Amino acid sequence: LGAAPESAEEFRDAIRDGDRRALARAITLVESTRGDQAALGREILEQVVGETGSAVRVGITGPPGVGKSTFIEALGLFLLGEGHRVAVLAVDPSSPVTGGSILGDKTRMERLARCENAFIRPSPSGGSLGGVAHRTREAMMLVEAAGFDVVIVETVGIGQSEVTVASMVDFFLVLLLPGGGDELQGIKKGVIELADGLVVNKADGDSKAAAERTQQDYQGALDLIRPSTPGWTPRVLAASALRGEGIDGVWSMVTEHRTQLEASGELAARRRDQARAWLWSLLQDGLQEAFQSHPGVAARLPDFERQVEELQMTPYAAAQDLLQLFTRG
Ligand SMILES: Nc1nc2c(ncn2[C@@H]2O[C@H](COP(=O)(O)OP(=O)(O)O)[C@@H](O)[C@H]2O)c(=O)[nH]1
Ligand SMILES: [Mg+2]
Repeated sequence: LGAAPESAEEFRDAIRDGDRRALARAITLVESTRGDQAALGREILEQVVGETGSAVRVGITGPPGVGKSTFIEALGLFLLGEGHRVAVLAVDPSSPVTGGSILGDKTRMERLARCENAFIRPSPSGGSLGGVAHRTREAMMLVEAAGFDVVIVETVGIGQSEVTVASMVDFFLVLLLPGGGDELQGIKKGVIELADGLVVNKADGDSKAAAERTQQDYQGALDLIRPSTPGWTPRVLAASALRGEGIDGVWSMVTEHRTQLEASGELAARRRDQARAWLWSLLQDGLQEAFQSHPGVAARLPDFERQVEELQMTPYAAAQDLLQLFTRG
């Protein structure tokens, strides 16, 4: 073992060589709120950016208890058996400082975590959903540079986290419970429309028949929705994560989706759209921060807000005046 990397170039080489500690440390750096550490983290990202983008990115969501962790472990172990290297990341804006609550729950993916070719990383802690999402995207770049060729991003349905995860993956999978519609299952409106595939989990034992009915109900409902991706009709499958049944079928669906979208150019288009949206999201964050910390704006903002509240001024006019203060320098 060589010395621990210090410069961005050393980190890049170590990550490329499969040094897991260097990878974990680099993710910690990009997540850091300390300026010097975050700066080194960003330098590392610049070093590796050319080596990112080659993984299959799968997002997974579903109500608490549906079996996301169990499913991801089963899928991860299946993929390792197929010769893949699998990274699991999480987006959980509720996660406490002590670590992600998603990956820290009672199903810790212990078997997967022990495997050499798997890498599991809990959600970055604290901050807004936007901030957590940026950190997860950066962690995705780093694990891709480290040669993980499948990245699974898990989310718990809090705030807009499903939408956020859907915006960073190639295939968005929604797990369902046997029996009951969206509302009974605690699935938010609009999430089904984002799905590239649905899986009714727990299709085993006494629940098998109910799972198959739910599968048919959802397929019927989906057939009425216009597909969000040209050239792909979302499918509904059934599986038992606990027994490892139907996992191979889910992966076949993902690879079929990929083959079709690669052939049509849709996959490249989706990746380009996502990269541009990420840029704009960072620009919006940066502009808002610059705006609010601008001395001229900061001095006048409370007064403008009050005038708008008291209907002495339209929000439009207030915005115009404030923007003028800002752009004057
Ligand atoms: N019968 C059955 N139970 C399952 C299955 N998948 C998960 N479970 C159980 O459901 C509970 C919640 O699973 P977990 O993976 O923690 O769900 P999560 O909250 O969505 O991550 C656990 O007790 C699992 O053992 C399955 O396919 N069949
Ligand atoms: Mg879980």
